[in-house]
Formats: sequence, structure tokens, C-alpha cells
Amino acid sequence: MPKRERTPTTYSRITQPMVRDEKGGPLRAAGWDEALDRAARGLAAARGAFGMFSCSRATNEMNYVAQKFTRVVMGTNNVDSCNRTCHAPSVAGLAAAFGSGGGTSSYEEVEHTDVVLMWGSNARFAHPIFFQHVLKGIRNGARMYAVDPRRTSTAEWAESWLGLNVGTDIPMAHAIAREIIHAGLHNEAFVERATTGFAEYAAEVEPWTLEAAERVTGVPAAAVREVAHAYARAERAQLCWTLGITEHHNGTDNVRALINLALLTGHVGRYGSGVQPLRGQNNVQGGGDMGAIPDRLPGFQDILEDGVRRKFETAWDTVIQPRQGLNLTKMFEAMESGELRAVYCVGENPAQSEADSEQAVERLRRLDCLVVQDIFMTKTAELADVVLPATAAWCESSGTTTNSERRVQLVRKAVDPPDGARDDIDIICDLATRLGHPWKYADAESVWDELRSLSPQHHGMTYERLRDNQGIQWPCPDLDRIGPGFLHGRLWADDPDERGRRAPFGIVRHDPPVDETDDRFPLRLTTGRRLDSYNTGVQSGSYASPLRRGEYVELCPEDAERYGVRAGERVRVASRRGEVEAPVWIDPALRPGLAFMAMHFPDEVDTNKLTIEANDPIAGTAEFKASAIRIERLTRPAVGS
Ligand SMILES: Nc1nc2c(c(=O)[nH]1)N[C@H]1C(S)=C(S)[C@@H](COP(=O)(O)OP(=O)(O)OC[C@H]3O[C@@H](n4cnc5c(=O)[nH]c(N)nc54)[C@H](O)[C@@H]3O)O[C@H]1N2
Ligand SMILES: Nc1nc2c(c(=O)[nH]1)N[C@H]1C(S)=C(S)[C@@H](COP(=O)(O)OP(=O)(O)OC[C@H]3O[C@@H](n4cnc5c(=O)[nH]c(N)nc54)[C@H](O)[C@@H]3O)O[C@H]1N2
Ligand SMILES: [Mo]
Repeated sequence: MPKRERTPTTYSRITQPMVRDEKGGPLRAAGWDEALDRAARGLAAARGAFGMFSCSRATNEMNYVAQKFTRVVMGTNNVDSCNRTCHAPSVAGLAAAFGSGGGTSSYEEVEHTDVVLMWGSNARFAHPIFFQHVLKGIRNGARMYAVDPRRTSTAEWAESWLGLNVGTDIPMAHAIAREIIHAGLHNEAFVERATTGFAEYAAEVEPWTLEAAERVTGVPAAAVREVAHAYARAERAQLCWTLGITEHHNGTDNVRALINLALLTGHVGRYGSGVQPLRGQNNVQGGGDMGAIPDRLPGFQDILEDGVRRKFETAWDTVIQPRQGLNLTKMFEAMESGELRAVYCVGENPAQSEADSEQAVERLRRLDCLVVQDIFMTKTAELADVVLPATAAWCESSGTTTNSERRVQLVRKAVDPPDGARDDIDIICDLATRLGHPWKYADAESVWDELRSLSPQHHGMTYERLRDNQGIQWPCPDLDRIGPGFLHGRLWADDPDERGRRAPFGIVRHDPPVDETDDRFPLRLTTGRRLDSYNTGVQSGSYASPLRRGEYVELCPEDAERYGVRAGERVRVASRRGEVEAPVWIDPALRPGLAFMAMHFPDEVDTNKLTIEANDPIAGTAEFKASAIRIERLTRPAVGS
């Protein structure tokens, strides 16, 4: 591979508020008073047409205050976060099956299990801490199988790799289910006692013989058969998935197809067996749990339930809209129609992270008022009317965060923030005060205690107990008890009354990616992550890394030859939305017809100019994992060469 000198993109911490005097004019430095007054005026003028983007990097306490600001000060439920671009289908799928939106197991359990299915997940790169537990599991004798179109670094550790075509996960899951049923390996007793809809499900998967699935997924029948038998015969098994499953126009259906496998085999609700969406940002689970989503109040309590709303209305002395707010995707659509006119964006960078980013930037530009509160000057902040410099939740402020195993942990301030930056919660409370709601919290703990008084599943987690126990997993309703760590043990209860609602099978169908490949756009582009960089590169771009090699369009050797391009050569990459230029990287882990790009280097290559914003009707998540592209050489070879 060619070596390439590069200067890393550098982002500077912001330490000074900024305002823009007129649309199209420059941002200029301002004092806190001026900036906050400007923000307050801009937001007040758009009451009823307001949206909040809340930060999944920041604490639970910050997310609690952000959603309360949205509901109480601005009178709307339009609050959301990066969960929408990410695991919203997992939350929707889990809630539909089990009634709550969290992964069912603890990390530790993967060390004490027999089979691990890593489905659409590159945990070796994206969840390295969890992956350490997986490696321990493998050392203890567990077999891991990877289901991913790319032979990833995670797949290198697997017993076998099922390299399926992008967007064919439902045929794969259905074929595994059919094989299990036909081999008589399903857990009939569990299906009978704890689930509903088995007959309909069995009929739905019946056409998906291993051979029929092979024609669609591209994976040899024998390899799928092995995985089906291993998963079904295992005493304990974990099914883990991430964005290879969720970032599709039918992500929720994909999630249901995987949960079905756990229901069929009874691999849920017991120590060592469960279903785990490995969540994205460090506190995206917590942000949702705190109600920074449009359909739930803190504690994942349903906003449509009168009793729930009444409880919060009394506590907050307000009236809560009795309907779900707009999710992030719908908020962007509402910017287009003019229904949404002001956005308060706290620690999100949608100008880069949204699919079809040129369209997203256009929509952000249309707003009457965009307030961005961040720790770095981002592409989104460059579009703002007011920029507010915050302290980083990680190490500069205190509070709690919640990881994918639902464990709430304390984070403590360890270093002083840069002069000029203010704490996220302080800034939001100051704005609330300017808008007629004089809020003041003495510290993060007092926010947490308010949350505990309103959320039964967090009630037992005082700061003191969190400190003493190195974190506690929800649900923890009692002050004197800690739960078993895994969820839905009730499904195994002998007494039918204790079992609660049964878990329904999801009846879902294959639906191929929206952006079809054809003669003009013959390559399937999937996008994702690298070990060395983080999301839009804002936080990871500012330090040098010996690993980081910048953005490339990755192709397999056969495709490089087919299109006559060499390693390191700059090419044009075009989709139906837009085009970018990028150098070629040749990666034998890809299969013919499949290209890969990351999303970490917007200054060099804005990958999201290419992606399609076709999205899941239930969860609103875009199909980041499946676009159709072509590559073109920038210079034609000279005649005769
Ligand atoms: N180093 C690093 N770690 C991170 C992040 C980061 O930016 N950098 N970001 C964090 C965040 S916000 C998140 S959400 C997580 C995401 O973590 P992951 O979801 O593991 O990361 P991705 O690379 O986006 O996608 C995972 C895999 O999906 C595969 N895939 C693509 N299409 C399909 C398909 O149709 N079917 C199947 N089965 N698989 C498919 C891709 O080949 C890829 O290997 O990572 C978190 N951790
Ligand atoms: N092509 C493609 N696009 C994708 C994806 C993909 O797989 N492919 N994945 C999607 C996914 S899963 C995600 S999660 C999104 C990520 O999308 P974003 O959330 O928009 O991206 P981040 O880079 O994580 O932005 C986080 C921001 O929070 C700021 N921040 C960090 N800590 C704090 C804090 O304590 N306070 C405040 N106020 N700000 C803070 C950071 O400086 C940064 O600007 O991208 C999505 N976009
Ligand atoms: Mo994410």
C-alpha cells in the first residue's frame, strides 16, 4: 500500500460564545449574556416550531435537563439524538417483543456462553471493551460466528464467517429458523409457554430453504446449516448485533428477524443467553432512558399513557403534549416544509452525520434560528446563529452514563475545562431562566435525584450506591436490592401469572435495499467505522494517530482490476445523490461488487454526500449501509498506454 503524508484534520476547542448578526454573514465573538439573549429570543420566536438534538456523549443528567427544557420551556416533544441514525430500530424491535428497549444480557455473560453470533457488528473495532469479554468467552470454549458482508477484523476471530450480500439478513435469519424447525431443534416448551404467533412465523419462514436463501444471500447452504445447528443446540447462546442490521430502510424488521431466533430457541431470559444490540455512543442508551426521545418520558415511560404524563405534569408544573414529538428524521423533513423553524443542537453534528448530507445542510440553513452547543467547532456549528462553548462530559464534568448492558456508572470531573467553556446543564438552565423558567440545580446529583423520584427503574440507584457497586444495571427499583443483571427471566417462570405478556414472533419479510445497483451505479457501497477514528471525526481528528490513514474508497482486488484503478489512485465516487473524490484502497476482505467507506474524514471526503436517506418507517433510521455507486477514473489513460 502506498504511504501517504497527511496532516490530520484539526478541530479546536471552542472557548468563546459566537453569534451571527445576519444570515449569510460571519460568526463573531460575543459575551455569554449577549449570546444567551440572542439564543433565547430566537427560540422564543419559534415556540411550537422547535426541535432539540440532545447529546449521547454527555451525561444522563444533561439529557434529562435537555428533554425537560424541550417539554416544559418549549412546550413540545420534539427531542431526539443520534440514536435515530443508529439503534432506534433495536429499541423499537426489543420493545415490540419484550416491552422494554434494552439489551437483555450483561457483558460478563458472554464469557460464560457456548455460542456467540456477531451479526452485522464489527465489535473488534467499534466495541473493543465488549470484544475483550468475547475473547475471554472464546478462550473459555465459546464458538463465535460472524455474519457480515466484509471479512472484518472481528470475523478473523470467528469459527466461521457468513459473508452475506448487503441487505439480505432476513433471508439469512429465516433460513436459519427454517433449518432449526425442520431439524426439530427449536425449544418447543419455551415457544409454547412464552411466545405467541409461532404457527404464522413457521409458515413465513417455510419458503426459505437453505438453497433458496443461498441464491439471495450468496452464502453456501452448508455454512448456514452449521450455524443454525450450533446456535440451536447450544445450552447458552448470545446473539449480538449492531448497525449492519439497523441502518437499513427496514432496520426494525431486521431486528425482529434476529429476536425471532432467540424466541425460537429460548436463548433469552437466562444467564448466558440473550440478545444484545451493542449500542453506539457512550451514553446513547442513557439519553433514551432519560426521555431525550420523542415518544418516551424519563425511565422509558410511555408519553401516550395519561397516568405517566400526569405524574410528570405534577412534578414539573406544566402541561405535556399528549402525543409523540418528531424524531430526528421527521425534524429534518419538517425543516423542509417550514414546520420546524428553530433547533437547539447540543453535542450532535448532523451537517455531517445525516445521510444525504448536502440535503441536510440545506435544511439546516433554512432555519430561522440554529443554536449549537458543542466542545468543538463543527460543520454544524459553522451554520449556527449562536454557538455556545460547553465543557466535555468526559473528564471535565460529573454525572452518570449508561452503557449497552444498562449499567449506570458515575463519571467524575478529573481535569479543569478550558477557560470560557461552561457546563452543559448550567447553559441550558440559564437559557430556561431567560425564557421564564428560573431553573437552578446545585449539582448533577440533584438532577439525578429528581430523575430517581420519577423513574421507577432508576429509583434504587443513589450516587452513593452507584459509587459502592461500580455501577448498577437497570431496572433497580429498590434501595436495598440489585437485580440479576439479565432481563426477562419472567419468561421462564413456572407460574403463568408471573410470566407477564408473552413475547410475540415478528412476522417480517425480505425487502431489498432501496438504492438499486444497475449499469450506471454497479457497486454496492456500505459505510461504517475504523478502529482509529470516531464518528464525524470531530473528537478523534484533533490528535495524531499512527494508525489513521484518512479516507479511502475500499475495493476488492478483482474490482480494482475490473475498473482499471490502482491502490492510492484518486477516483471519483458518484451516487444518485452526489459525488466525492477519494483515493483507492485495495482490501481483500471485500467481495466483488462491494465497496466500503468510513464517515470520519469530512474535510477530505464527505461520505454522506453519497448515502441515501431512505429510512425505516418505524424507527426513522436511514439506510447508511446500502447505497449504489460507481467509480470513475479522474484521468483517462493516454492512448496506447
Ligand atoms: N472506533 C470506533 N468505535 C466506535 C465508533 C466509531 O466511530 N469508531 N462509533 C460508535 C457508534 S456511534 C456506533 S453506533 C457503533 C457502531 O458499531 P458497528 O455497527 O459495529 O460499526 P459499523 O462499522 O458501522 O458497522 C458494522 C458492520 O456492519 C456491516 N454491514 C454492512 N451492511 C450489512 C448488512 O447488510 N448486513 C450485515 N449483517 N452486516 C452489514 C459492515 O460491514 C460493518 O462491519 O460503534 C461505536 N464505536
Ligand atoms: N455514512 C454513515 N453515516 C453515519 C453512520 C454510518 O454508519 N455511516 N452512523 C451514524 C451513527 S450510528 C451515528 S451515532 C452518527 C453520529 O453522529 P453525530 O452524533 O452527529 O456525530 P459525533 O461526531 O459523534 O458528534 C458528537 C458531537 O458531540 C460533541 N460533544 C462531545 N462531548 C460533548 C459534551 O459533553 N457536551 C457537548 N455539548 N458536546 C459534546 C462532539 O464535539 C461532537 O461534535 O452518525 C451517523 N452517520
Ligand atoms: Mo451510533
